[in-house]
This record gives sequence, structure tokens and C-alpha cells, in this order.
Amino acid sequence: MKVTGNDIGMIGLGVMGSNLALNMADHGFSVAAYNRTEAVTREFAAQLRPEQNVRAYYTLDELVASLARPRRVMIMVKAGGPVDAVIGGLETLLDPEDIVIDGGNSHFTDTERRGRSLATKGLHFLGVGISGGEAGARRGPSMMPGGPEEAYQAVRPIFEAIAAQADGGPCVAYLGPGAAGHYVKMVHNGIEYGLMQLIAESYALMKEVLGLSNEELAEVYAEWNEAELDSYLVEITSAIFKRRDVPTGFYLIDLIRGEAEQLGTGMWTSQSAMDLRVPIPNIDIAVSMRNLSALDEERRQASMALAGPGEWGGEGPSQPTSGGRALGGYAGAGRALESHPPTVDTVRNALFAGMVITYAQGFALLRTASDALGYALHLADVASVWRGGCIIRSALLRQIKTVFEQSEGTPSLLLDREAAGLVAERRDDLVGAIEAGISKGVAVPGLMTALAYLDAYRVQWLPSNLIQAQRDYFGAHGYRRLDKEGTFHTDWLVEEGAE
Ligand code: NBP
Repeated sequence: MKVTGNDIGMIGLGVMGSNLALNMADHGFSVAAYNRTEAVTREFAAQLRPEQNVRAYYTLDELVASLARPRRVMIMVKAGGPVDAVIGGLETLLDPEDIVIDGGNSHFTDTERRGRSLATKGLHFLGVGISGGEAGARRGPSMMPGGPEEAYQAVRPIFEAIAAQADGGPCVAYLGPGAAGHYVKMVHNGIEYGLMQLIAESYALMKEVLGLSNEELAEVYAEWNEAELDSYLVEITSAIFKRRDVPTGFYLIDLIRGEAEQLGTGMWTSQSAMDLRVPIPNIDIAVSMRNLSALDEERRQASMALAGPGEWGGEGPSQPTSGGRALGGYAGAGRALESHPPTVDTVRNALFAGMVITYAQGFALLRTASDALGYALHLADVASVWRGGCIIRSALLRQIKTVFEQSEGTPSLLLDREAAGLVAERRDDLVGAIEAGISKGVAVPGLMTALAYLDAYRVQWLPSNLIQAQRDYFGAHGYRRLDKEGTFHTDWLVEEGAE
């Protein structure tokens, strides 16, 4: 018998699509599933149990014909050209009022373009950021939908049923028009980069400076996960340090090459922030550090060419090519370390402060982007959606949600008294952890960036008055003054008073 009432179609049965389809079926929705490569569809269909409400289709026509109206079709394929290819195949089969949903990691500008194009045909387009990986897709992801609100209402029951639940509510909310959902997902990933860099630095400090073993690291991160650092990334970090490689018996972490890879969403966040002129240095440095880590051969050469703390003129790998003054500075910092050795608590507090500052940068970007791109985001809803199911979920997001509920318009999380207090009371430990890294030659650029951002943001005077003077000196770009209104230019080559 020909089926005509499937609740939703799923196109793309890779890691995410197959698990989301099963998740939807678990919640009582009938799902029509299709994948470009037939063998993948067959393999997926073969695993289905009879009671699972999922039917496999081998052509797009059959899939579309099987859907209840208005049709709801979700695309879960690789971002970029594949999404356009699928939409191209679908749009001739769909009718006005049908809804196309892109759940992949699409760039927000692509989502804007697709939404406009499909709207001319009377089709609704939702761009939905989804986080949580394979397990999240199967058991409850965090979902960030954007697009026409009436279209969202038509998929809302499905999304609310399959999303992660936190504090009794689903981790999904309508975020705004156009590409609001994909923009928020991009920033989610940017924050993820920033947090992962900070956690990696806490590992480096505890391994290289404090000498903790993998078992001890697993215990420390597990303990941290019980208190203010309670988060998905800290939780999995603890589990990672416990894992042994079966054939060799070594800890797996010690066998993994330190070349961090990336799919580009962190870089997209930095690019968008540069366009909008929003400072998000913790995300920028995290992207740069992944790029640096990938310079494997160059770093091997540098490890032989460049000396570390105390190695200059001594036991170092070889003589550095330029003067040793900076290294003398490192040795001095080493002495400071002996009198104020950092502890595990120092590192924990520094990490927490860095995390608060990284979230603050991400939310500040969302605030500006929301105004500039017309997304009308409610930052409390964003924090709410991120509380569970996603990679950056953390107990801290509950506090962040409260901050934005109380003062939706605040330009920065750090202007909230409580959030400011969380950072202020840990500032000394942030400094202590950074000093320990400098002294031992352990790079902690994420922590240093967090501290520098804090110190630059919290003071009224910055040396940028000099930058303005320089710009005016060489380019006659003008400057504003503290004592009078207007824009001024000085002919710096003419002597004072002679102008
Ligand atoms: P997979 O790599 O597991 O699957 C890719 C899917 O894209 C397959 O179904 C593949 O079909 C399909 N596809 C490709 Br590639 N080119 C196509 C084309 N031209 N036409 C039609 N289908 C095409 O990806 P995934 O991990 O499920 O990710 C899907 C999306 O979700 C991506 O945008 C990803 O960034 C995003 N995402 C992934 C995760 C995660 O943790 N994996 C988390 C959150 C978001 P085929 O079988 O015929 O090649």
C-alpha cells in the first residue's frame, strides 16, 4: 500500500541524519528516509526494527510523495554544494507552503541566499543549527532554528520532542528570521574552539608544570566537573585521560599526534566578528593555535632551533639565532614561580575565568550580529538552548541565561555584577597560571588572551590614543579629543604653536 502520511522526510543518512531519523521515530513521528547513495539507504533500512516508524525510499519523488502536507523535509548532508544539489532536486517536487529544513553546518550567508530563493517559489526554508554529535542526534541534540516563524511552528512539535531536555524544558527555541539559527550555531562552534583551547592549556599546565599523570588528570577533571566547571567538554576530558589503547596498553592520549584539525566554523566566527568589528580574541587565538599546531614539520625544526626557558647558552637544543634577552626574562619569571608555585586550584580558577570571558565574547558577537543582520535574537533563549545537548553545554550557561533574562540589552556579560565577580575573584589565579606557563615555556595563549581582554575591557584609558595620533601623523586621518567635540587634525611636521 502506498504511504502518504509520513510526518517528515530525512535526506542524508550519514552520522547525523540516520540518528535524527531514529530519534524522531522514537518520539512517535513517522519518518521517510532517503540517501543519495542507495547502498547507504539499504544498510540503514536493514538495521530498522519492524516497530520503528521509519520507511526507506530510493528516489526523492517517492520520498516527497509519501509526506503529509504541508510537507516537511529535512536535509542532513555535507554543507556547501551538496545542500544546493539536494534543494535543486527537491524544489521542483514540492508545492507552496512546504517546508525545507537544512540541519547541517551551513554558512549563514548560504542560508540567507537559499531562504530568499525558496521564498520566491512559495517554499519556507528553515536553517537549523544542530549540536551534540552522533549521541546528541540519537538521544537529544541542542537545536538552533531560524527562518520564517510560521514554518517553525509547523515543525515545533517534532523539534521539541527530539531535542535534549534540561531543567524540564527542551533545548530548542525559535531564534529569529533568516539565518539566525545558523549564525547562532556558528558562534556556538566558535565558543567551542575557545573553550577547547583553554582546557587544552589547563592540561598542558598540569602535565608540564605540575607533573600530573593521566590518572591524576582524569580525577582532577572529574572533580572539576562536579562543581562550577560542570560541562560536557570537562566531562569528556576526564574520560579521555582514562582511555587505554588496547593493543599497546599505553594511554591513548599519549599516542595521538597534536595536530588539531578543523572544519572551518571557528574561522567563520572570527571572519564574521572581524566584519562586524566585534573583539572575540579567545576564539581568534583558538583558531590560530589550531593552525600553528598543524605546522608539524616546521615545529619539529623549531624545537631544535629555538631554546626554551633556561636553555639559552646551556643545555638547549641548539643556539637560538637572535639575542637572548627575552630568555633572560623567562629565567627571571622562573624564580617568581618558585616563590608562588601554582596549584591545581590555581589552574581550575584560571580555566573558569577564561571560560566566562570566552562566553562573554561569543554573546557580545551575537548581540552585535543580531542588530546588524536583523535576527532580533533573545540571548536568554540562546543560553537556554545551549544548556543541554550541545558541546558547549555547561552549568555556567544557567547563570548566563539568568543574566540575559534580567537585562536583555546588556552589551556584555561582563557588565553583570555577578559575572564580573566570578572573573574578578579569579583574576590572581589567572595571572598565576599564566606566570607558571611563561616560566616553564608552556604556551598558554588562550589564558593570556582572556586576561588581556579583561584588562583592556575594564580600563577607561587604553594606549590607542597613540594609535590615533600615529594615524593622524602619517595619514591625516584625524582624531577626537577628550576636552572638546569634533574631529581634529594636526600637522605634526610643523612645530607646536607654529600651525
Ligand atoms: P556524513 O559525512 O556522515 O554524511 C554526509 C551525507 O551527505 C551523506 O548522506 C552523503 O550521501 C551526503 N551527501 C554528500 Br557528502 N554529497 C551529497 C550530494 N551532492 N547530494 C546528496 N547528498 C550528499 O555527515 P554528517 O556528520 O551526518 O553531517 C551532516 C551535516 O551535519 C554536515 O553539515 C555537518 O557539518 C553537520 N553536523 C555534523 C555533526 C557531527 O558531529 N557529525 C554535528 C553537527 C552538525 P552519500 O552517502 O551519498 O555520500
